[in-house]
Amino acid sequence: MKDQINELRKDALNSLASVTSRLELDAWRVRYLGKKSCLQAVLKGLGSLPADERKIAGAETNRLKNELECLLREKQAALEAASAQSPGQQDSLDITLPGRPASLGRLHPVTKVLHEMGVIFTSMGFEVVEGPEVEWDYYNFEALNIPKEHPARDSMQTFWVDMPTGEKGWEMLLRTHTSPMQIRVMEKQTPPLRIIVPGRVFRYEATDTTHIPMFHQIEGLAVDKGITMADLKGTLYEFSRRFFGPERKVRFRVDFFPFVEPGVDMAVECAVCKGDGCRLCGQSGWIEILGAGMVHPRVLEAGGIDPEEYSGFAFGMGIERVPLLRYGIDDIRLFYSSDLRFLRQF
Ligand code: FA5
Repeated sequence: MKDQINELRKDALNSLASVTSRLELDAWRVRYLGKKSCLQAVLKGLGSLPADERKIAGAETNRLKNELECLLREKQAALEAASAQSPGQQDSLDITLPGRPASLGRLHPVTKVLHEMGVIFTSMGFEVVEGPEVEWDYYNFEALNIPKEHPARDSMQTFWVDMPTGEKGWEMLLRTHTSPMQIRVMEKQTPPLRIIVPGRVFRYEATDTTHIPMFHQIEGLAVDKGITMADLKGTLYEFSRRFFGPERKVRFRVDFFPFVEPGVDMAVECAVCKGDGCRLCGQSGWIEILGAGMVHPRVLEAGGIDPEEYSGFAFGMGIERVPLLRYGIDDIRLFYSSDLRFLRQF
C-alpha cells in the first residue's frame, strides 16, 4: 500500500509540474482529488487491510491528500498571479478567436428617401434649410393667409403646446406642415431664393394606410422675378422623372391652399395596382404626394417681399408616401412599427 501511495504522489507531482493553465489545473484536481480519483480508490481499498496496516496506510493517504490540496492552492495562486501580470495570456480569453461581428445599423428608408430628394433638388439649385418643429401659430397659419377663424385650420388637426402665449400673443404648436419656413426664410433672405425644407410635422389624426400623426414633409420655395406656373410644373415633373422613373404617370389637379393662388395637388400613379385601383390608393389608381401652387401675394408680403416685383412657387411633399409608391408598400404604418424584418429590406 505504501508503494502505491508513493507511486501516486510521484505521478501527481510530475503531472502538476506540466500544468500551465486553470483548465489544466482543474483537470488535475479531478484526476487526483476528485470523487473518482486514484486517491479515493486507495481510500476505498483501506477497508480490506488488516487493522494495524489500515491505520498506517490511512494516515499516509490523508497526509498525501493534504499535501496535494496544498499544492493545488499554491498552483492556483501562481497561475492567477501570472495572468494578472499579462492579461492577454489569460486562458479564459483566447485572443486567437475571431471577434464577434458588430451588428451594423442602417438608415431608415424615410431618411434615405429624404437624402435622395435632397440630392435631386440641390442639383436643381435649391438650398437645404431646416426649421423648428415647435412653432408659433403665426408662422404655421396666420402669415400663411390662414387667420384664426379660417376653416382651413380644421384640415390640419393641430397639437397645441400648453404654454403661455408669447409677448405678441402668439400660441405655440407642433408644426402641422413645413410651410412656416417659407415665411421665416423670406423674412431673412432677399430674392432670388430657392430652398427646400425637409423635416417632421405633426397632425392630430387617425391613422390608416396612408395617414399617420407624425410624418415628414419636404417644402420647396422659389421666389424671383418672372417665376410662373410652368417653372413649378417643370421642377416637379423633373423631380418625378428622376425619382420614380420616366414611365411613371403624374397628375396635377386644381386644389385649394390659402397660401397659394392658384393651387394644385400632384398625384403619382399607384405602384401597387399600376392605376387599376387597390386598397392603398383607395381604388383611385393615384396617390397624392404633394400640394403646390404660386405663392399668394399676401404670403410674399408677410415675408417682406413685394408681390408686384416678385413671384414664386411653393410645394409641400409628404415623404412617407413616396417610398410607398416607389417600392409598392401597401401600408404607411409599417415605417414606424419598428419591425426589423420590414426595415432590413431597404
Ligand atoms: C400641406 O401640408 C401644404 N403645406 C402643402 C403645400 C405647400 C401646398 C406649399 C402648397 C404650397 P397637405 O395637408 O395636403 O398640404 O399635405 C401635403 C402632403 O403631406 C400630402 O400630399 C401627403 O403626401 C402628406 N400628408 C398629409 N397628411 C399626411 C398624413 N397624415 N400622413 C402621411 N402623409 C400625409
